[in-house]
Amino acid sequence: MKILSFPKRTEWPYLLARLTLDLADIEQKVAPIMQRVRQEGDQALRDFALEFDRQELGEIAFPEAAFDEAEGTLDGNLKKAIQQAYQNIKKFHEAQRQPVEKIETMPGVTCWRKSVGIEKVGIYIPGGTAPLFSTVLMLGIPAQLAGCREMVLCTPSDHPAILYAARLVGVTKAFRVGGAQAIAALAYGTESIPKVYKIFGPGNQYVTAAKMLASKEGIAIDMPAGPSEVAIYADDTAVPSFVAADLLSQAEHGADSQVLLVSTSKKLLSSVNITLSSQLEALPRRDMARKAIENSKAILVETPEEAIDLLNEYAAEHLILSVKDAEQVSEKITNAGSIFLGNYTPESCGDYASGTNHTLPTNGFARAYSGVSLDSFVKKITVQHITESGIKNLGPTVEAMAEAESLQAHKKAVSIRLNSLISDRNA
Ligand code: HSO
Ligand code: ZN
Repeated sequence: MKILSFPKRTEWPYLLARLTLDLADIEQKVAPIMQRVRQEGDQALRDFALEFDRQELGEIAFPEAAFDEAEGTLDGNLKKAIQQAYQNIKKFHEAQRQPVEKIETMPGVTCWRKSVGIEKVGIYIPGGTAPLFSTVLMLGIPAQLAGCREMVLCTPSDHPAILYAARLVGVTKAFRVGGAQAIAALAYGTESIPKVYKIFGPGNQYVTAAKMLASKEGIAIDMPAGPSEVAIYADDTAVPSFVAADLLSQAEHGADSQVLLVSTSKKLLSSVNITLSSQLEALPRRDMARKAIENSKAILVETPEEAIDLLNEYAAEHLILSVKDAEQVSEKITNAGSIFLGNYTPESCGDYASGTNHTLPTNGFARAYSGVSLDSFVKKITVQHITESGIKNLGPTVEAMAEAESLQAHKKAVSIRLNSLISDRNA
């Protein structure tokens, strides 16, 4: 990794900038694909499978038998691991449920908020070199807890762990479709695939562009996705080989992964670099990881305060604090998707099984967005009830405000009731 020593604050924006992706170009390619799925439904899916993947699609839905077979073939140890992850993720997300609290804002005026699961949600799991069945858990478990009535999975992969996890989280229908056309199918519906109200899940640039286009048409999406990131803040209490392993765990996601190491210790940065090279060479995905590492930076800063400022400016998807008093340091972090404390909390644990969600804001979105949670799968509906004495208490306030906004009909909706109460009393 390139070590940059004591860059000036004015240089930070340039140093921390992510590679910008011009989605406009890709959107232009994706728009006609979506249009065809919208018009021709399943037939378009079949044509695209032939054209892009040289594959006869056959039965679009995964049959029940495919799930049974997945359960039968999956290694027992892996099944146990998935079940453990399921339990932990469920426990953490279950605790995010908030009880309905009725608030009397003034006498006779009661307001509350109820959560209702989004009725139909879509989960996209990409194919490719890593079968992301962990993402089925991360999206399916909160959907299950939220009580989403329909949970539709699209994936071009037929990895048994994906189907096993899908059954565990209660996916209602699963389809062997991938790419932008799968997003289009979820957005518009086809003869086989039901239309959903919100689409979740990672994917390549085409998938991301399709999600952005769908969102312009009013279909909700989880968040704008970008390449995976980890930032590590380490001091002399960190273990260099652990730090290197964590950097590589994120780098192996793809050549475009972003990793950043920050320290006040030159010694630490040099030791990480040495062990990083040897660990890298031993990885099956070293080519991808190497490219990501080549584009990454290790930054030597003067003081811990500077490190914190820099990390807050970067707003990493994952932030590992391998420093003394890590929890105290974490209090000063204002921008990050998910924080990992100390020497024994690798990001991998959050990626798979500790309980937190791994669908997190990348690309600096952590400045304003949160990761996926139970909230991502519900709508909050507010409810209010005003009694006769309540309208007497609140009415004059609303009348005065409506009058001042020149909205007489608004005022009248209150006055008519207040007057009726006066005439009731006079009657
Ligand atoms: N680190 C990824 C999630 C993941 N890792 C899935 C392994 N499997 C999110 O940035
Ligand atoms: Zn990961």
